[in-house]
Amino acid sequence: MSKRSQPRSSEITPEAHYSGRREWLAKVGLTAGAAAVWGGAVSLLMSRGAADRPEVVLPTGPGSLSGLQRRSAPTYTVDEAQTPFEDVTTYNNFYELGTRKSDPARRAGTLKPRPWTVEVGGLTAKPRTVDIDDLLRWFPLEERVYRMRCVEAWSMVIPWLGFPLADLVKRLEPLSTARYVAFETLLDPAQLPGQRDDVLPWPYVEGLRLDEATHPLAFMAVGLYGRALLGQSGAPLRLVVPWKYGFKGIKSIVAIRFTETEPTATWNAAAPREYGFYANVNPQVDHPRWSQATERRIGELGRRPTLPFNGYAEEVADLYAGMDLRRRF
Ligand SMILES: Nc1nc2c(c(=O)[nH]1)N[C@H]1C(S)=C(S)[C@@H](COP(=O)(O)O)O[C@H]1N2
Ligand SMILES: [Mo]
Repeated sequence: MSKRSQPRSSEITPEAHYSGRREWLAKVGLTAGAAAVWGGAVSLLMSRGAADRPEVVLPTGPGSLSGLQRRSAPTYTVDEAQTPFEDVTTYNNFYELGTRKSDPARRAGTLKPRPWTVEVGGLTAKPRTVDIDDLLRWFPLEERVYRMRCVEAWSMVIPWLGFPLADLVKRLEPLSTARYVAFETLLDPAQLPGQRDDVLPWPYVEGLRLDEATHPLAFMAVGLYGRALLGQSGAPLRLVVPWKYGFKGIKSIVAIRFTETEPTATWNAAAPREYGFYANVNPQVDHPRWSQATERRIGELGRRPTLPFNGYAEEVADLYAGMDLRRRF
């Protein structure tokens, strides 16, 4: 167990030392072969305390989901109070919009969710660029109420709107040689001004094993609480993998690529001792600087126990049969 149960803001060091932009871009090129060794010690930022709540002006305009087909029968939900919309949209991690929890909501106005395209590439029968409004018509939208557990040991319950990642993967026709799927966030400092700071290497990238990506719980969110995602939540398209730590849920996705080898994942590459590629929620494997045994549910007093796979063990544990989850955290 670590000495204290909660990360402190004093642990935040705004200087991630990394091996340089060129090398990073080469790494996220998702080519075959092992990624270059990450040079230098990295001090991490992923540990902000509670933040002040700003007055939020909810943006309107592009990105409406009205007129799209919706599936009514809910497939997955949890019997726990949903975190209020206000909290879900004002207490965020989106370092491209600032590192304080309140920053993304205040600064999201620069992020324009239209026009927006998603580049599909790598090991697919059909590399292409898909317009977000076309993609939105491919699948009926459905609601999924999921727990969300950040690696910083806070959690929420969020009613997402979107479609199963499995459906998208199928539609994108990965080749039989594909074993992973990689995701990339928009790289544009004009829209995501936090990318002018070297707190992390940009663009933010993430990935899943293909069997994880095609698990029925893996989800692509385009909305929450029945309306289109706001910028701070990762508009217009973000990943939600409820049995993993929140940092796997990459926001504002512009590229999806199929690969044969494990793709680079931002936090894992930045600090592999602290953040694994798998990042399955595991109360028995502490973060080196804090315990993962309990969590603070936003809006509640006190702490709750953290559940293996964030309470989704029954559904997903089989994916990891035979794997040493202490070593591959
Ligand atoms: N592009 C990008 N995606 C990201 C992040 C980020 O900084 N940049 N933060 C991650 C982390 S640490 C968490 S906990 C979740 C937070 O999602 P939320 O703000 O919608 O709750 O987004 C994840 N996706
Ligand atoms: Mo997180």
